[in-house]
Parts: sequence; structure tokens; C-alpha cells
Amino acid sequence: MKALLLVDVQNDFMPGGSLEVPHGNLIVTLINRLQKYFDLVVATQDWHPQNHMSFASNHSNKKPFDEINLNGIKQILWPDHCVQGSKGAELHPDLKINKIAAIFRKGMDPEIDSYSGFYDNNHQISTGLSGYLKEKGITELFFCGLAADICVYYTIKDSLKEGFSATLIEDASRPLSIDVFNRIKNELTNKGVRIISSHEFLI
Ligand code: VGL
Ligand code: ZN
Repeated sequence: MKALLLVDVQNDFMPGGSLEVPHGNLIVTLINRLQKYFDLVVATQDWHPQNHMSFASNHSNKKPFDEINLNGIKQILWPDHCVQGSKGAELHPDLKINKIAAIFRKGMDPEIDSYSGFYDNNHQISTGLSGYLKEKGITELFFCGLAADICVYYTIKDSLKEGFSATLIEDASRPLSIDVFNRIKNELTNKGVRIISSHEFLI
């Protein structure tokens, strides 16, 4: 059984949002058209409290994209984004939501960031996504959403550790940094991740 995972298709990651991903809006139509090819569609949502320590605004003398050590791990500081209950945290208004069976939220602990939809960045606390997918009989995961080089990337890596097969639908995902994305594409391919175009579904 195949599931499509929609990673963080949220307003703040769209052009004009507080942590915009270039051309992030262009994936929405593709994702809408892809959904019908899957047994299950599940979404993740970055969902931070206003006092989240990944926000530069919660540190004195720090600015967005600075790097700090947060409770023993490397943390890039971000502009405030995806604050619980805000417009920026909502899924893109044009995203079709009828087929989304469940939404897994992450990044709620102010002391630790959570790029992956499966675990926090310390790999300590699970969202329950892995168990949910397994109970639904899912073995194959297909990934789309934002940002390709951050949350999509870490979610894919965790999915492999959880024993799923992983395919990235490249044109239904966009990176914050193209350079970073080109580097990690090789890493993912070497780990057995398939990278395809939505054309393999949409003709
Ligand atoms: C993300 C940075 C911070 C993402 C979330 O969804 O890729 N990136 N929080
Ligand atoms: Zn975040």
C-alpha cells in the first residue's frame, strides 16, 4: 500500500510567507492532482509555540539564519513561522484537503526543533506517524512538500530508518537552497531513495 506524505504545505513557506521557499506555491496544483493515485494521504504541519527556541526573535543579539547550540545540538535560527493557530501555519488555501486522512503536527516543544515528521531533531520523541502508517498497511511512501532540503529531507531519512521505501516526487517539492538540495539528492539516492517526476503519475 502506498501513501503520499504532504510535508508542511503551509502559508509561511509560500512566497510572501515569513520563511518563504522560492516557487513553493507551484507545488500545490501538482499535489492536488497526485492525491488520487494513493491509498492514503497524510500531511504534516510545522506547529510552533510563539516562544519556540528555533525563532531568532527569542534570543537576544541573534538574527534569522544564525546558528546556535540549542540544548546540545546545532540549531539554525529562523524567522518566526508556523505559529500555532496563525494564518501562516495554515495549509495553503488551494490545497485539496478532502483526502487528507490525518495531520501530524511537530515542533511543539519550545526547547527542540523537529524537521522530520517522525521524530524531533534529537530522535527522542515520536509523533506516532510511523506506527500510524504501519497500522494502515503502508509500505511505500511518496514525498512532496516544503522545504525539500529541510523537513522533506529529514522526514525521508527517518522513513528509511522506519523501514519504508521512499520516493521523492521532485517537482512537487521545492528547496530553500538549491545548492543544499543538489548535495543531499546524491545522499538520498545512495541510500535507496527514488527521485521521480510527477509525470510518472500525471499524463
Ligand atoms: C522547516 C525550517 C524550520 C521546513 C520548518 O518545513 O522545511 N524549515 N521549520
Ligand atoms: Zn519550523
